[in-house]
Amino acid sequence: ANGRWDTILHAGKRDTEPPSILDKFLAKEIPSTGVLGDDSVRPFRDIAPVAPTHVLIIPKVRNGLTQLRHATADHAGVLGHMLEVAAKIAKEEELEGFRVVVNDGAKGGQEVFHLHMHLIGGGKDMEKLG
Ligand code: D5M
Repeated sequence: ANGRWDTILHAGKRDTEPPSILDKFLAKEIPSTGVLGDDSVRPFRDIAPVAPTHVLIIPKVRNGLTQLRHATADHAGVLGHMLEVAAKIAKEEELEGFRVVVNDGAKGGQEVFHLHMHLIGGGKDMEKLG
């Protein structure tokens, strides 16, 4: 089997979803929108923002993780790093308040099956959740 899928080791579940919009973004078929990225994550602005800042943070390697429910201890590093990057972007965007969201499963509002985190903030006060 080829390249990207073979980076998957010890994953909770092998990634079987076909390439998604996020893979196109990783392949640079979709241009970057100038949000801070690094070696392991590539953030970009959501095409349908629900707030003035709405950034999707995606791992560059799928690492067997189409959705959060399949996370294992092997994914802890990248998941923690995604939160760290969210905090950096929030600082760069000078957000006074923000929220991070991972949708899991169709019933959890997930549309794209390549794990990603939403960073949402700016504008009006957000409704309390939880
Ligand atoms: O999040 C999937 C998100 O991806 C959703 O908020 C829309 C966004 N999206 C879809 N296509 C694009 C393109 N082309 N650019 C930027 N953003 C896009 P989920 O949590 O799976 O619902």
